[in-house]
Amino acid sequence: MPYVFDAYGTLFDFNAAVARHRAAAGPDADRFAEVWRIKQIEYTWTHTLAGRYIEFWTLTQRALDYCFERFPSVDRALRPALLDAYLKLDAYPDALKVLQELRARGDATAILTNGSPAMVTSAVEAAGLKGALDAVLSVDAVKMFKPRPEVYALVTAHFACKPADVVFVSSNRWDAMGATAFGFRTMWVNRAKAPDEYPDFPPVAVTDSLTGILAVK
Ligand code: LAC
Repeated sequence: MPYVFDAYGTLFDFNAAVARHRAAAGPDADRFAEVWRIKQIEYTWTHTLAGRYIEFWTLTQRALDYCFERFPSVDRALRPALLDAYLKLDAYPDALKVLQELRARGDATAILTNGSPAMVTSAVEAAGLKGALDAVLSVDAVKMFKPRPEVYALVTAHFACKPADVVFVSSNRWDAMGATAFGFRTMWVNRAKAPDEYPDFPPVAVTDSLTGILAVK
């Protein structure tokens, strides 16, 4: 059975980019990181709703530039370092082990991400996950972002399977909603213990780590 993972926030810790430069970023570092992510994802939704596509790497840079305007205390000289860090994000400590364990028990593993191909390839290689993944699928193939069903259909097309045959793992509740709506068996990794949302589209399981998904039947 294919296990398909969201990338940013699920396998990769997007807060790691600002965290690596926390001292230089100053007292607004946490809020800066949070708004960077919120704007990055907002831009994917607005463009997709408008029927337009601009790749995720460009939207990531535009969201970062918005944050430099909004938080003038953060030094703009950090821009290249933050973007470079985003291309080499840390994977969560259990990511590699979980992918390897799934494959050892005979399950296929893949990423389905908003990330543009070059961006996600860089992150996968930098985090040492390449050898533990059967496929890396990017929304770039359909030029629209999650949670459009056309995006999740990349998985069923790749594995020539039905939605119900796929386990989809995301730490983003809105992505888990889209995956559930598509018909995947969805597991929500709720590390932050966030309140639940989208009661009409419940995941089959909620875990507090990637490791937790291994125990779900
Ligand atoms: C991704 C974003 C949603 O990797 O985190 O698709």
